[in-house]
Amino acid sequence: MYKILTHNDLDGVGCGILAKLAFGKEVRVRYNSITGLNREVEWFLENENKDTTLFVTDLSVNEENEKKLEAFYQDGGKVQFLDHHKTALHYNEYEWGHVVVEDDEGKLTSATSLFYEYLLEHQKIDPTEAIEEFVELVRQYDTWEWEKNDNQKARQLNALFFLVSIEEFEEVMLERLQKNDPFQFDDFEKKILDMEDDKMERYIRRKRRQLVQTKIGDHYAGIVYAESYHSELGNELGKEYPHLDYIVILNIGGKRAGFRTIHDDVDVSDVAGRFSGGGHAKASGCSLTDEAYKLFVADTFHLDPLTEDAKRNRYNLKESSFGSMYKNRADKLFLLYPLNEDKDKWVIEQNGTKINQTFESFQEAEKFLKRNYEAWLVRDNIFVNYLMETLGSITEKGN
Ligand SMILES: [Mn+2]
Repeated sequence: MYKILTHNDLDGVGCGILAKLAFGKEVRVRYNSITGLNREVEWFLENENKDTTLFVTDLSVNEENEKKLEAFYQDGGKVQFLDHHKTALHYNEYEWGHVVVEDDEGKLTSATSLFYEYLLEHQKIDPTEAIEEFVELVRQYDTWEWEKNDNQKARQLNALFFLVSIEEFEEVMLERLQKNDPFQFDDFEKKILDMEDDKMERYIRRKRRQLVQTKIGDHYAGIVYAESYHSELGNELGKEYPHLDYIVILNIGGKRAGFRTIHDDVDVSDVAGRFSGGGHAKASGCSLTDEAYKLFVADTFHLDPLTEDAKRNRYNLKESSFGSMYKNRADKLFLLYPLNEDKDKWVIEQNGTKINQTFESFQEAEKFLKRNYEAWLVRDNIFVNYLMETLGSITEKGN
């Protein structure tokens, strides 16, 4: 017999589906949240005999269970741990641990891709085109590589996963993967996926206007409350507000915080680690401990959200040689412009007075402005009024 304990997200469920394809009725699959896993491992160790092979995929156990699993293994028990989270790399010290973040060719792995490789190596599964594509879609979604490749099919596979129950998803996928047709969505799925896309877009648009900014240690973070679409939301908000080092997504009902960054020089697994959480460099999470609650919720609840940059301007544009105009909540106006034609030196004027600092690029200057003043690009009408007033006063002086 086999038993697999795995995560309850797409990548974790991908492992469960592969296990059922490989072992059929010989395997029992349990999908877990991060906190639920330890209970399941304890139950297994207390109740199962040594004939059952245990797989743990896409999740790590606590230290106590780690020791118990090692003892179980040393005592002749069969256990295989497969994961791709950086925070689990120390499991490679065990004979039963196999943690790979990036493969030999530099490709990011996922639990599903690692488990598939394992099954192929041990000749437990027959490779088909459909299975290979399914594994690759899950991998691209989980590693966020889909975005770089604009792989909408990967994104929509995850959307479908959230639209139906895990049992239904599993059943539909098993049936599809047992046929040897290319992997695709049916017409009904396509229709509801389109509707879901529209709904998500509206949700994210609303959330863009609820983000508050705060400084935590050396980092600037954006904080938002959200129950759904965490990955997409973290990514969209990160791109909308690139001056922020990372985005904190608070799920109060779930008592959890998620961290997302779009920046290569920020590692949010470190951030989560400070609150006993974990994950990847670009996506991580932790429970809302008292400390995390105070820092992210209590200390920021009174803050006003950031204002979005004006989007439909024709005149007040970013990186313009004529200058770009920003405003903050205290009604201060800022003009950001290049000092020379090469645009390699930028300055900021605050209500007509230059700030005593130059910047090497527009982005650097804007980052400074947004981090220190929470300013936003104003609409054309404010910019045009300002130009008319300044021109007016110059003409008056000329007279
Ligand atoms: Mn994963």
